[in-house]
Amino acid sequence: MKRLSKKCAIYATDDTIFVQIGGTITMKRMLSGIKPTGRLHLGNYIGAISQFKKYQDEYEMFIFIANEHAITVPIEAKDLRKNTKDLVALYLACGLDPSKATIFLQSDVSAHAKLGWVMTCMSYMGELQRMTQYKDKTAKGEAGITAGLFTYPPLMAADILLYDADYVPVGVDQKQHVELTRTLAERFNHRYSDTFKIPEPLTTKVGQKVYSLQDPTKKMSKSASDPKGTIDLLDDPAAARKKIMSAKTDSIGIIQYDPQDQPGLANLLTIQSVLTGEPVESIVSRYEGKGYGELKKEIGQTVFDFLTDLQARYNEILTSGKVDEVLKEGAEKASFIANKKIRKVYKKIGFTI
Ligand code: ATP
Ligand code: LTN
Repeated sequence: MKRLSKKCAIYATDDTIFVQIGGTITMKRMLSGIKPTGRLHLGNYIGAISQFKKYQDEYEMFIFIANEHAITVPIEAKDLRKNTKDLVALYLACGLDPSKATIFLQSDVSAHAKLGWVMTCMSYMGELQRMTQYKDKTAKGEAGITAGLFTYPPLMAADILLYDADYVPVGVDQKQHVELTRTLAERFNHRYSDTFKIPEPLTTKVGQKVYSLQDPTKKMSKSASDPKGTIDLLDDPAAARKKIMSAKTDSIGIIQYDPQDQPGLANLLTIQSVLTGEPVESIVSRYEGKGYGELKKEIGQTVFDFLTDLQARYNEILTSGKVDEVLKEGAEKASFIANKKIRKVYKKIGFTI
């Protein structure tokens, strides 16, 4: 949020102007958790990280690494450590600013596990059995499903409720968990007294979707079978350029934005537009009468430059000790808020005697 005038308090975000009449103006609070279970790719950047970058100016942002959620399925300690460090360094390299957003590790703030248990005891078996992730895995007869996977939605509820978040930006697959969070918060407020803010899922304002470069009908994803379809943020930039050059397009041969009949081309145009800020129509008009090869060359170069710059910042951050510093400061800020809330909860439920 920008302050437009020094004399009188007028503030603006992309779509709203606030005029402050006395008192203090408070920003709405937004919270999101990211599971450190794999590599980040261009889809994550365009669909999520670049959106967070925008949100950090408009909201009071809390972003945490959901490492307690990551162990609901087996993961090696060394992988979890590396994923966590990489994730924080990449988020910072992508432009998340710790002076605007509070970035922290879930396990550094013990109130998450504490309220997680309370929320588990507020949940009914039937409610958790209806959660799709657990339901799907059970239906498939998967072996080794942990009790943690079953009770992770109440932990996610705790993550959100500790901070009185107004908004939780999530993908559609996570909306059900935010709905459960609302139910649990209302149940607690009703059973004890008003304690938690009822959060809202934010699924409408998510960023554009990026599709696989090899199968543009599927989304770009870390678990995709063909690595040529996904550009990792830590891919060698020259290899990433090759992936763009060999991206599947069509035989129509006309450069226009038509996601229906030319999904591969539309996907490439989206990538170019988001990374450079140039509107799609403008790119299309520059390429009137030209071929796909030429366009791919430009986009390949855009991706090459984007990854080169990003990885330079990432490497610098990793070696500078900045990750530890940001997480320490983030844990302090988050603990202050979360501990206050858990003390209130402990009093209400009768733990504090
Ligand atoms: P998986 O392969 O396990 O489904 P993923 O690669 O799809 O994982 P997630 O960890 O599920 O990634 O997503 C993290 C965030 O990135 C979410 O906010 C999600 O909406 C966003 N995201 C993931 N893939 C894309 C994509 N292809 N386009 C746009 N946004 C995406
Ligand atoms: N369950 C989410 C990660 C997550 C989260 C949260 C997201 C854990 N706690 C709180 C938003 C708010 C996932 O699997 N992506």
